[in-house]
Amino acid sequence: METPTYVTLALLTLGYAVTVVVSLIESVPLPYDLDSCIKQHILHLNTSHTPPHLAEAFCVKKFILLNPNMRVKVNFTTDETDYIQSLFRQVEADSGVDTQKGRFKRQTMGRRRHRREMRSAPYLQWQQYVRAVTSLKRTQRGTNGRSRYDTLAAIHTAAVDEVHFGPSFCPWHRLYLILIETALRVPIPYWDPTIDGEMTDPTQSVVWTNKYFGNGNGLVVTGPFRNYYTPTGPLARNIGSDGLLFSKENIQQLFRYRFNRDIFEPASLGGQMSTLEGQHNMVHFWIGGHMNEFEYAAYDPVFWNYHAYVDYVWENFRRLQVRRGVNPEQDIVRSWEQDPNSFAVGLQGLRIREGYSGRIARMVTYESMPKCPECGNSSDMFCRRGVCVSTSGSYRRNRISFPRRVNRRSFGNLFRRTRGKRSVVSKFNGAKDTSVELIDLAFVPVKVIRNINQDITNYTSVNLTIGITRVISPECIRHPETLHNNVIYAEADGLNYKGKYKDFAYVNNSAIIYLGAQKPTNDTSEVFITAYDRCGRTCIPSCLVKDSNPPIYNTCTGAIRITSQNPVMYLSFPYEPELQHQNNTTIPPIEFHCTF
Ligand SMILES: [Cu+2]
Repeated sequence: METPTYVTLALLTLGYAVTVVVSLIESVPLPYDLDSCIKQHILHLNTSHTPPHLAEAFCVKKFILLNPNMRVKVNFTTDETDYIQSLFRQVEADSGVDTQKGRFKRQTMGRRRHRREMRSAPYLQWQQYVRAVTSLKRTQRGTNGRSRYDTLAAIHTAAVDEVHFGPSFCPWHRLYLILIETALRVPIPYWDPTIDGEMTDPTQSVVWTNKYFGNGNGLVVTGPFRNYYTPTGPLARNIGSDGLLFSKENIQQLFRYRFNRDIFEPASLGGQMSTLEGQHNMVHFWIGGHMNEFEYAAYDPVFWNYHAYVDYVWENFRRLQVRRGVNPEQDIVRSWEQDPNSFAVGLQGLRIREGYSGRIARMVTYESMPKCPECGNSSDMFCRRGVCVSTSGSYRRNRISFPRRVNRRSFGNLFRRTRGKRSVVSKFNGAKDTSVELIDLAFVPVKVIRNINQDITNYTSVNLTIGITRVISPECIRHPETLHNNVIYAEADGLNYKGKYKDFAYVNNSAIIYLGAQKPTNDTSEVFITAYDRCGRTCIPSCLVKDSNPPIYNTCTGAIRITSQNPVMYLSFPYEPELQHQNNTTIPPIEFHCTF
């Protein structure tokens, strides 16, 4: 464990009390949709095993993704549209509906879409997949800079706000995978994250090595997908910094339900952890980097392997439905926003309801999840107490160095070294999808105060809007030592701009964490700040009372507005904002009390 250097910094903050404050960062109410989402989900926490932080993260994601002002526009060239159409003609031929378009039959995959766990021996399927992805990525980049791979990934960008957080999620992604597989001409091996979840530390899994996905932390510089470009800078990941992996218990929980409406968003009674989509989100959060920006998630090839798994889980659910006398083809769900009869965005004339059809389902077969004792005869999995566990790949892991200073021009994902020498969690994604210069970030000092609860068995977490909850992350139930970890995360999510910045500190008593937000220029920036620990227990925010001297803090939601009036209450970009601290008289506009 690191020595907490924040103690000294905390002492320096005592000097603040004498400074006169003019408030240019002020507390604002949470947007209605976000607020009600959080309230609704936290009310259901007791049955959902979702710790309060993940409920908040889910709602923030939903709010941002569905915010029309933050939509990413994608225009396809006619060449791209023709390409996608030609793939769909092959899909039609493959699905056995045919056809005067029979001439495509020769080049198609037929029914050879047999998806296996990526680590299963022999490793041929994985190698074929890598070769196929690589060659699509290497195709010539069109006028808009997109290779064939990028065109396919951009379909997800275009569809993102219409096919998430609702019943279109499973059927749309199923159709999308079929399309991708048609382009690849090889089956997509699935990645079963529960096998990693059985490890003590899943970030050490062999999948995050050269042999498979390449490194999981920072810019992807090893493995077959190294140095991939994306619309927001080089491909990046940040495994294990947030979220959760699927667990076998989560899946059993899903299989207790009978109808799609029980396991599809919008969450029914159990909260989002009871829906397939909600659980799926947690893995996106867990991988981090581009996978955590749904607009750009498909630029990481992990996306296909992971989604093949999600589709497999859904297929298993459909099989169970058949046994329970439900016809999965007819168990079609609609919501206010998502209509099964609408066209599947980006998928050239197919309707969402096709995604439920037997015709599409029959195109794919799944080899069952690796089971003991063979565990796919793989050297990358072993059997322990009746379950397959992923091997750790550390012996093959390349050492990765993080850039101390990030190239100012490549701003898709900024990974900043944090205090200490281990993982890197900060990132900021371009505001309104344009490149953001570091210089445009306002670093808001956030004070975190920890009142250590000596009672080890007390899991209590308090959420301001709702009150006390006793839910912690399932990982912490399995590894209770995590409850004593003194790491506190703080995160700033843009409410009127697209951007997220996260950092952490080892907090014994108190610490200041600097969070990057979009610097207010003509506009004001609104940002939702949260703080929490590894178990997902949230800290209570309080905001500086305007013009109070000495400073007084009142409870608030964590949403603040940053204005450009003087004097500034944030720091501007030096490479390491902490270094400026000594001369800094900025009073933190927000404080968090962590009582657990
Ligand atoms: Cu998606």
